[in-house]
Amino acid sequence: MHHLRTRAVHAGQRPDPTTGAIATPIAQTTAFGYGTLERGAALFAGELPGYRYSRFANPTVAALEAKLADLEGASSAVAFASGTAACSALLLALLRPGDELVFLGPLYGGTEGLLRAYSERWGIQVRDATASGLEAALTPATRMVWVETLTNPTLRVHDLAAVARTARARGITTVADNTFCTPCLVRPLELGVDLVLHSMTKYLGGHGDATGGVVAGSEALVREVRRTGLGQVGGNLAPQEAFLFLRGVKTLPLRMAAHCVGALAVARSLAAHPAVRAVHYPGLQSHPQHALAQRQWQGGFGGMVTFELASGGRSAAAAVLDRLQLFTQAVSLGDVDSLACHPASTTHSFVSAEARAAAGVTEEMIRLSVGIEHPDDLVADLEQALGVLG
Ligand code: 7XF
Repeated sequence: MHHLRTRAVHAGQRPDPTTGAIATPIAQTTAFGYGTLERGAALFAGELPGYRYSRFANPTVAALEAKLADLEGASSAVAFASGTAACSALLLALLRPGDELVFLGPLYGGTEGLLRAYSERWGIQVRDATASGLEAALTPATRMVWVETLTNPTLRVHDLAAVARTARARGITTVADNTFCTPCLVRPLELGVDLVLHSMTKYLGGHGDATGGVVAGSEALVREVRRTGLGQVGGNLAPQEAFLFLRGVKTLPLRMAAHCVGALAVARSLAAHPAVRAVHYPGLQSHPQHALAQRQWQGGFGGMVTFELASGGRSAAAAVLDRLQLFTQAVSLGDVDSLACHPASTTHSFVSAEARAAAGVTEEMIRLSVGIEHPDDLVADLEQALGVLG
């Protein structure tokens, strides 16, 4: 098999058979003519392969799905209009009333909010196993275990192989949201996880110009998620967006390498700053799961750095954030541009103050998405902004 860098360029794509176009054409069409009634009937009965309607499948989107399945080591993948649409499709497709879902947190606030909303409306028990440990939270009704490979925003690392082993022994499906790591750093399916999910909006796109999501895994599970998420919910990715993701993913390994170098430089400089109480970055020796990340990941420790100011609460965080010049204050992450946000008031405003406190999301916390600018410039920007604290 070729290296990931080669597959990021070639997988799922080949010159267009009719024109030789190297960039996958945008199949900007709603429906596909099927010629005869009988051929249409066979397509709709699933007896004939082929395209019929872009909500079900589209050639540009299919090329992207094939590329991402390849990079994650999956047999199949299905793309959605957002990471959140991918989460919803997965939950609606695989859970029934009375089932239980256990998660190891913290999770992106929107995902946790979604899980809690589903639990109330659809009679699905949702349990946070972060404090108790996974084993203690599982019951005979548990159908799904949900983790983020690197948690948003606290950057905690889970032992994916152990989580998958524990769940699989009980016939429970494990889902890993790999948005923060990407397949460049960790491939959950190789560690025994059943389904991988991404908000492609982030590193996979990489340029902050498209919203999308994807679920990858076995043929059987992905077929279920596709049937519900596209056929019934209609959360399909648009072909124009698929084109942007196809282009973005080609440079993912190169970008990720630059993000990792920049983030390590930023994390080290913050760790030495007197105004900073804690730096959460899995590449630092001080990170509680540094050894685990070294063991289960490859190629670096990611582009996200979260830190906490020594004191001053939200106003201190505001003072620092408001002075940054190269880092743009915004949510989202994984762009070539550096971004900074205050999780408590933005990405994690969807969960209760108690849940934030339990997850360690403090008012002094700042989350950085380190872009691909020169690390020296980013370090200097942070130093001048922290200077405001005197
Ligand atoms: O629906 P989206 O494409 O925005 O993806 C949702 C999502 C799913 N998983 C993870 C780990 C995520 O971080 C996200 C979105 N996170 C953004 C952020 O944390 O900045 C959302 C901004 S409100």
